[in-house]
Amino acid sequence: MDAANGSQNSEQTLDSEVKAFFDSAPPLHNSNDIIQKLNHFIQLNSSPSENGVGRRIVCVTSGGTTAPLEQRCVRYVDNFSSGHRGATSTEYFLKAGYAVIFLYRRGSFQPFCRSLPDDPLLECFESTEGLNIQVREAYSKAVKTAIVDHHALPFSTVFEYLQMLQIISRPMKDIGPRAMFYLAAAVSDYYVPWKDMVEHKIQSDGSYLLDVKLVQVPKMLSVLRKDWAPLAFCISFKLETDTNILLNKARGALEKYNMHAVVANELSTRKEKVVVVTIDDKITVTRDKSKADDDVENPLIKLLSQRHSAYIEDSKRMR
Ligand code: PAZ
Repeated sequence: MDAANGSQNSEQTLDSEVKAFFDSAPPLHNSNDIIQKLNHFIQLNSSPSENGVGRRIVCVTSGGTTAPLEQRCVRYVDNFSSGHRGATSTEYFLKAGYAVIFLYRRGSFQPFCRSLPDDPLLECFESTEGLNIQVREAYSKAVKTAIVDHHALPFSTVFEYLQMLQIISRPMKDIGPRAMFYLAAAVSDYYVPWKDMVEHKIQSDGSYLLDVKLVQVPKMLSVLRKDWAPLAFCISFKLETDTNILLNKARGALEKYNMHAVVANELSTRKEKVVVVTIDDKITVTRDKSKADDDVENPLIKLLSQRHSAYIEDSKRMR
């Protein structure tokens, strides 16, 4: 088999795996509502402002996906991620002027948590005359940003996550290079296809071994780059616990999925340091330890925002 035929065959295999994944996934309950609200948010934020240029929009994914073992799910395989990276990055993207679509794991960290009180509902609002409610002055900026500039969509399973990512990519495709995907979610590598999954809770009586077959989740990053939103600026993450393999794995992902950058991080140091791997650079980004409340996401988002601006300019020149 020659190289051209080989790559054509592997593309066909990927296409059929992707189709099988979506065909068998349980449909989202409220997809029409999600699509409608999302389109409205993107339309609102991408239409040209006074300077004639539309805003940049980033889809930040955050938290880990689950792979259920039963259709009426009691047990599932989970992926580590607190959601801190995604939530904190969202705050810095908003500061940098982006509108943010925040695709997050239910129950994981949320943006603005740090600037809101423990019980936002009770403390952010005060009642005025009659049934009227108003936001307390101290929280008005955080509440406004949360309502207007960012649109949050929750997921739990890998089925929900990938269906929503596909839905988000459709209107994002229309805004071309101004769209960015910042894929910090920890996505399941393996799952049980819905049609192969038992309906009821797996019983623990009987066999000593639990025999569950997990199959590889199709590599959707390739599909996102190639088909879903080919002009969007795409950043993915690579998490490892072995620093000896981290950078090579990040480089591998960069090339395999044709990402614009891969952010490499090691589990225990992920809040202090990351390395941004691009085709011709490896840039170490660290938290400013002299400032108690600085985050590694602060310089990271500055860097990525600059790279995104350069990418938009390059795209204009190429038109
Ligand atoms: O969510 P968190 O702040 O606890 O951790 C962030 C992270 C390590 C999950 C993220 O930076 C990351 O590397 N995500 C991709 C994981 C992977 O699939 O390799």
